[in-house]
Amino acid sequence: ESPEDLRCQTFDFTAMDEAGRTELLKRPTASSSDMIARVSPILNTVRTGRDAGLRSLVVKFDRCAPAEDTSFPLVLNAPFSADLMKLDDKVKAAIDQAYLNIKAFHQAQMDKESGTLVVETMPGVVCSRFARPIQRVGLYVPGGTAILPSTALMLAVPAQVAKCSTLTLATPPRPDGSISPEIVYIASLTGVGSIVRAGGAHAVAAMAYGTETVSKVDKIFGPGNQFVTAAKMAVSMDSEACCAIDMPAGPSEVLVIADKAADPAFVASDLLSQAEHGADSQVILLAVDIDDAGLAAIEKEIKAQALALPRVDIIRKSIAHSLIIKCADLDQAIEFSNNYAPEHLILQLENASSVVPRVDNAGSVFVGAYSPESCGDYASGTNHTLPTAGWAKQYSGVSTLSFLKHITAQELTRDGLSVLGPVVETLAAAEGLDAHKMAVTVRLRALRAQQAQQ
Ligand code: HSO
Ligand code: ZN
Repeated sequence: ESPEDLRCQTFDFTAMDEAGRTELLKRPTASSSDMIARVSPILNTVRTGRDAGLRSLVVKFDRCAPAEDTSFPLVLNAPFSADLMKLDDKVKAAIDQAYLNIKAFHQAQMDKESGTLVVETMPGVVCSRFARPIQRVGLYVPGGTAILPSTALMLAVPAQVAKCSTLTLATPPRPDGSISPEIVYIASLTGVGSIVRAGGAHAVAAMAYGTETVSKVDKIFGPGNQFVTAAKMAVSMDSEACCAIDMPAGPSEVLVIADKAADPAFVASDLLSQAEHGADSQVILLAVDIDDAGLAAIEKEIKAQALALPRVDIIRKSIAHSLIIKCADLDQAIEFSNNYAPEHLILQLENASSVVPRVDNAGSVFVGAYSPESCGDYASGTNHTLPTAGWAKQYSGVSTLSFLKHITAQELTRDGLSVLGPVVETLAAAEGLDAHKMAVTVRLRALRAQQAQQ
């Protein structure tokens, strides 16, 4: 153990020049074109080899030996047997509560935001917009260093609420080929039709292109490692796949803004809960007018809590590139946070709720000392699939709307066309598109003939 062990890098924002400040905003991400080149052979193996290609990659990358046998089904179809979802009563009750909360919040989004919009823009010109579910959705639930049944809830609940017709969930199998019972239970609660026993880029390819046993989907959702992200980007650009994705993704992040009033133990616990996700997790503390003794108390807590955690080795790596930035005042901190656009923003401030209106860019905000990110990660009701790497500047997190698309419509009456028609004729003529003009002219002519007869 070195003296630097479990210590964040510390900066004094006020003392830094512009270049140094900009440097702090950067995320260490691999180039997406390099990653796409690396996954492209994997995608091709599944696109051309279909089930046989997928099977070989499940054996190779998911290290699932039973998949070598062609009688091992790569896909489990609903209804799922009760044997596959045997759970501890306490865990089951916790999943049930989380399910209810997530469903309540996402159903309210459906009720509020999916309604039909009707606007009469001119007399007799009625424009409308209505929502329809995306029919076939693919939900990617990562495995890796931790199984994440909570991600199954975050993706499948809005899909269920939006009434998508086919929910396909893909997740890496365990070495014996099984899927964790929590995930199977959530799949059965939410109406998932099939579980693809595959992880990584090959699972994404199977859902995007379809195989003999995996049915093709229209949009793929969910977080994943660099390979999964690159695969999602690649299939979303391939016209053959005709498959959308939720958003680009990168390693998980938290930015905590804390002031003197914040409890050092609370602050440290929030930083560590993000740091334990992976060695590449991004963890930042903006310390607003906290003196050296206050900072030392937080650092001491980080170390003490971390050493007692089972994932301390992962935390060591992520803490080594984590930042503590001393800010002179709240204005400085808010400005930095808005420029950084964190996936998660935690406000451990005296008047935290009064600061929310000043947040311009963030995936999700945790307001006040008693709102740890963990609640949003699992069970309060908000979605934990959120934009990372600064994408919170332009993307929203996954919501019920992510599972819908909108269709517009218009209906013009005869009077409506009489008024709008000449405008369209003029614009079509200005573009030199005479067939467009003609589609109006023939109708106006017919209307005049009808009027003459009356
Ligand atoms: N913080 C993660 C989500 C998660 N945490 C799942 C625990 N399980 C990314 O938002
Ligand atoms: Zn988390």
